[in-house]
Amino acid sequence: MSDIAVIGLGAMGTALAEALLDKGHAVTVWNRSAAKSEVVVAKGAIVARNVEEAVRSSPLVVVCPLVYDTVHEVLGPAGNALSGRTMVNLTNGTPEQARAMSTWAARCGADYIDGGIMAVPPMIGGQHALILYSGSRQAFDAHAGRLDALGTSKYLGEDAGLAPLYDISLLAGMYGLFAGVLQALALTGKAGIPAGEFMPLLTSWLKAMQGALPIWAQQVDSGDHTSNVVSNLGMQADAYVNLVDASRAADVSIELVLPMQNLMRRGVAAGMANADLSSLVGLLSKQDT
Ligand code: FVH
Repeated sequence: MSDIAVIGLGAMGTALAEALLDKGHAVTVWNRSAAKSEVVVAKGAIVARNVEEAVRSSPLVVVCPLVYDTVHEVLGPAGNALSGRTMVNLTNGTPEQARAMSTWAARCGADYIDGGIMAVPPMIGGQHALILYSGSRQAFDAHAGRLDALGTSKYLGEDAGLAPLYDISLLAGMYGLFAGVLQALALTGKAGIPAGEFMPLLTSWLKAMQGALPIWAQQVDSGDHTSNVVSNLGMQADAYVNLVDASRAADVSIELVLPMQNLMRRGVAAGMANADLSSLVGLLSKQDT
């Protein structure tokens, strides 16, 4: 018997298996392309002959292929073998997919934990690799020692959909940031300014602007977006036009920045000109555009 089975040895699955082996756990692995197991076999992993053998090898079964459909495809035929075990699914997906997977696992007689990995493979095993978990509390508590080998674990609640909800919401913040950085680099690049020269200014500006976020959290939670307003929506909507116009004038695409202008204008039209930008969360909360 092994301590943990790891199914799916892409970049992430390999990093997970390596971290577990590094911390002294006995690991059995399976991957569609057998050659990818060589790295972890060199570190002591056992290779299962098929998925069912991998599942039966351990009380804790960690799966991390590319998408949820793959989890169904790979684990579906081995569903009976999951009975009495804990399945931890670290594949990126939606809350709905996680809840459906939880229901399927329960039908197989397994405890289910969904996970969201907020890290890239080289970070796995270190304290900066945040891994979000939700689903069976009892199963999480029983296996927390092993899961902690992967990074810093954060348990969010019994609803299996919570981990992917937090995961995609954190990614939304990240991609919003990346979108702004891409626009900034396209604009400055068109003017011949080297990215390396501009980047220190951009990073320190973004750090300074993060100071507003705790205030936004208070405003969103209280529903009061008009107290402590430093830069109101009306002013920002007018200034934002310059960002769009300057992009057009420089022949830089406006595909990333136009949606924000449309939302700001909608906020002003809804009478929120004197409120903080945080008030736009209310407009996003209804899918009416
Ligand atoms: N890598 C990252 O930076 C991110 C960090 C945050 C979390 N993600 C999520 O982790 C999941 C796995 O991602 P990955 O980086 O390991 O992905 P790949 O290296 O492309 O490996 C994909 C594995 O999936 C297997 N696979 C794909 N399709 C099938 C299939 N039809 N049947 C069986 N296995 C399949 C693939 O097998 P193979 O091609 O080697 O045979 C790999 O094991 C993912 O949800 C990220 O969003 C990673």
